[in-house]
Amino acid sequence: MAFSPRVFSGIQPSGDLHLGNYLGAIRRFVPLQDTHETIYCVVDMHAITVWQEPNDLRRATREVAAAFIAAGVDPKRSIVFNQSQVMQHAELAWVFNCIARIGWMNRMTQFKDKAGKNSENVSLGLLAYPSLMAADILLYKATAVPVGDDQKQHLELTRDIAAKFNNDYAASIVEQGLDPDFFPITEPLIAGPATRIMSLRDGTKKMSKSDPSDQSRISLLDDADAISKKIKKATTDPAELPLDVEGLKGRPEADNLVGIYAALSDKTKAEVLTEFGGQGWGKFKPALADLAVAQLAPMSGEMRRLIEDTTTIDGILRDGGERAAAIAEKTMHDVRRIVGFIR
Ligand code: AQP
Repeated sequence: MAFSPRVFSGIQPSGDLHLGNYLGAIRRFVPLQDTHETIYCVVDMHAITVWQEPNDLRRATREVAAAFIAAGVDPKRSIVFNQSQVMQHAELAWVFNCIARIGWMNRMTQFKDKAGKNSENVSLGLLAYPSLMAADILLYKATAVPVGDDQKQHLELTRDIAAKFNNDYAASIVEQGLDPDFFPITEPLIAGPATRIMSLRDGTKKMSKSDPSDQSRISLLDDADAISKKIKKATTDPAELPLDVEGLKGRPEADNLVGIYAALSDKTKAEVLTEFGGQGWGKFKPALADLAVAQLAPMSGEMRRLIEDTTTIDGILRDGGERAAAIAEKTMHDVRRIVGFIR
């Protein structure tokens, strides 16, 4: 069976949204509305895999929804909702916990990074995170998922879970009169110069909400002054910009800033270096700061306005939740029959 083109993607309300979240994911949500049915989720159940203060979680949930809309997601064309409203996410995740193997989870680099040396003491939810992510995607039988490069391994695991479910329950799927390819093998959409934006303090570390240093990231709610200051203070090596992309090898900070400029101006890194190669940081950083402010300021303004308007945001999330639940229940109804649950 051909699955109709449907996109699902989620963002955790686990802190201040940053330029990496925007360029790696949110910005790419908008054009997909022209070619796919689109479902964008604030994954609050994922967020609590590490401790979240309840009031911070509420605020951040509205902030992520506001960022979607301010970036250009239309809540009438797309479904925008928060994960915890649709209980089928938890229900399917449990079935997938029983499909996925512990060894698969233990291999996930994000788990290893986040657990660090403390892996006996982190939540069980953090280990099972990719199983819930597979449920998010497959509940809607999404065919494609726009994400940053850091999520590639989780997407591969989603494909493995879909294939194992289709295989383990092959006989039951047919017995229930359903398509043998019950779950699709979802494609990751990871492309362009901004699939992995790095920290402004250390070019070998991903820009992240959970980095304790606010100077490491450009937050989507930073004002023009903060954006300029952070870019001007960003760590760099002393050499001038190289003349070609080859010259960025072994220079992670330079590579990162050129990549950010390329993504914000819709150019390639080579084109950026044609313009700035041979120049020093004193020329490049102010140009990057001006570009970042011009691109981000209108969105931050709109985000701030929407965050204050909790009635509108909550209404959008409620409406999206109802539309999402209608699709999710259809899948879950079939999954219960396939697995052998009586209701
Ligand atoms: N640095 C990044 N560059 C490009 N894309 C990125 N994404 C995250 N960081 C970068 C993409 O943003 C989406 C949302 O990510 P998430 O909120 O689900 O969790 P994450 O990937 O773990 O993001 P953070 O910001 O690092 O959050 P914390 O610190 O809470 O873990 C995903 O599509 C991701 O690829």
